[in-house]
Amino acid sequence: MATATTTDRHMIEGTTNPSALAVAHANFALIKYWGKRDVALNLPDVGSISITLEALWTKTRVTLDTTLADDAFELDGRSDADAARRVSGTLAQMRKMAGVETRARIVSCNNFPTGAGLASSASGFAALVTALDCALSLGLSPARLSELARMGSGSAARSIYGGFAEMQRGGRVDGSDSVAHALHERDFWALEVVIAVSDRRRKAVGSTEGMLRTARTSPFYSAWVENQALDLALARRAIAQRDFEALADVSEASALAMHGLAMSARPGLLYFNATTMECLHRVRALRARGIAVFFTVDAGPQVKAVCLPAHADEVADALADVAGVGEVLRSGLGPGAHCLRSCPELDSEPIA
Ligand code: 2P0
Repeated sequence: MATATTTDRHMIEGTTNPSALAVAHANFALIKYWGKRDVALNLPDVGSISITLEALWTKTRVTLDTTLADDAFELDGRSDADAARRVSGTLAQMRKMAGVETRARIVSCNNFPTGAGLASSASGFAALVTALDCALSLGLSPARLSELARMGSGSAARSIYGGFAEMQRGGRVDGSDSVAHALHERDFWALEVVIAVSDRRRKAVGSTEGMLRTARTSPFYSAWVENQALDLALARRAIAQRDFEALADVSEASALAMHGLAMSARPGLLYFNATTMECLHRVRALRARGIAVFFTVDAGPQVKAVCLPAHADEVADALADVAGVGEVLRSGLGPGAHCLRSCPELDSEPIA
């Protein structure tokens, strides 16, 4: 994983305002993460397997500034107190690792809607820890960055890697083995993703709250956890063999099981809207006609259709045609999080 080079580090040593700009790409799970074994450390109760997307990204610039009395956080051009609270733990921890107390100015932007089931917290925390690693000259390993990203948001652990990534449940109480690792680089299998966006608003019930409610109240939660090892093994094998049909079957099963589980919480969680359901039927109808496509849905109404590149135009046209779909995004598989630049002049430059 690219972090600051030695030259970059020399450039920032001795400057009063070390600054670094990092990019991380959103990912979404084919085998879903839903449930926590430890809330304080944010440890997942199940492993997960994801793909990282080229077209959806967060860029984050961190500037250490000795004149600041407190950390400042700006997201998409606005000061964001909620987001600032969410990132404060990550900042404190990484500052401690570097042995510095200097406050940071963080400017972040997403090129896609925030908090709408498009994995903005995944790319957000992965970009943050990567930028902090560069700005603080920590030189951490991808596994360590994955662990730090996970503490901010479980899915962020996977966005450290490009292509196909697997998040391990882990078993240690300190969470040091609850990290993601790379399964395959993005060029291993050129999948494409078509995303049907039907609602850009923030979801009513966030993932963390939804997971906790599900674990507390669903009568089916233990069955979900027990079944996960099988789905992970099936997906690992399907990806390794580039077996599209097998990956389609297990991915759709995992997405539907996650939503069925969430619906079985009390009160039940409904992330689908009517357009979501129509898109799922449309994808199934395409597959019945021999088009290599399958769906997945996260904690929001957007439908992600994964397909072979030869079929992407047809899939995009079919989903754009569904009533209620306002926008169709397309993406290939993307790279892991990396530092773009690391120098003091960045502080005054626009980041997007
Ligand atoms: C996933 N999701 O595997 C699952 C499927 C949404 C549905 O991980 O509480 O923002 O911060 O660890 O990572 C979204 O939840 O949750 C998520 P936290 P996160 O992608």
